[in-house]
Amino acid sequence: MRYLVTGGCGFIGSHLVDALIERGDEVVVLDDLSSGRLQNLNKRASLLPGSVLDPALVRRGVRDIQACIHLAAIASVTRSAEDWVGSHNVNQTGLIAVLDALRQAKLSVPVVYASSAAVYGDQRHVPIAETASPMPLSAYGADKLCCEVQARTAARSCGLPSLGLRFFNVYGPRQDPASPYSGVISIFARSLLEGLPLTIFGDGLQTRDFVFVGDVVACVLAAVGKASLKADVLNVCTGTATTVAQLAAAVMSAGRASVPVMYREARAGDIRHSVGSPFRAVAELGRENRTPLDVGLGRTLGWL
Ligand code: UD2
Repeated sequence: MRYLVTGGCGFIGSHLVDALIERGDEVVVLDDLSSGRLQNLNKRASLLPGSVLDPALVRRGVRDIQACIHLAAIASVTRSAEDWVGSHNVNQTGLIAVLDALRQAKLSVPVVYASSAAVYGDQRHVPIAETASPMPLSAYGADKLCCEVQARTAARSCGLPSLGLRFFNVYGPRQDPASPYSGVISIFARSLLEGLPLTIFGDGLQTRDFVFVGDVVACVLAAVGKASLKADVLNVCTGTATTVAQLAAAVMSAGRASVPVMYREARAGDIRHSVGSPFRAVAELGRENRTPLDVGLGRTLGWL
């Protein structure tokens, strides 16, 4: 099959492209290399360098494809606060541009796109099921929620089948530890390898649902066959809560090293508990996200 993967040079996208090529699919990647890296890109993929906001480029990207996986985004809550409009353009208009190019090409191929746990905001009850009322606390979460609305509208108005995946805290090799917007695992892993202290924001008892990138890729692949005119959404999570303090200990244990842990003031707007219910996704996609945290941490540290 021929796939378009937007954001295919990024952290999750590049692993996905490797998996598609490994199983014999043909892959066109559209990426502006703003956060993605050319060195991450599989040599057998073809690259269309540029933005999802360039309609002519997206039209070229969708040519003759059988499925589209849209991951291109400015995947940062902090960035969405600093640059609301710029972030919105990429994160919401980017999906619309892809849907519009498919509509114009009269291609009703499955579209799998990245949504986020950010759509939930701070929920009272965890684990959070897909039926929870979304209450985003950030512009990033609001854009991802609007993407879900746009995808549902495109299903009804243009017959475009889709499935949105609400990613929880994804981690693994190729997550850039140098970026100020990076995830806590890559930041802790790099600090440990450099012998620097780990900084915990707040009391360390906030919880997250850490899901390994290999599992996320398997979910995306399974999701392609499940895209439909229901334009549904599924959590991509493990259902396991890990506190940030437990994570610090787990990173040190995986790296067989010890560094001091420092506590700083909590980040403004930090969500207290973000843990997803995996049940609907397990039933729909027929697979579980099984990589244990210590195994995933070992692979992440091994890559750095
Ligand atoms: C994640 C996603 C974000 C969005 C959001 C939705 C990542 C990188 N970010 O944000 O895109 O989907 O979920 O809710 O996956 N922390 C420390 N020390 C550090 C860095 C972080 O204590 O050096 C804490 C931080 O305050 C937070 C937790 O670790 O409580 C996780 O932080 P994060 O930046 O990895 O991800 P999160 O959940 O804020």
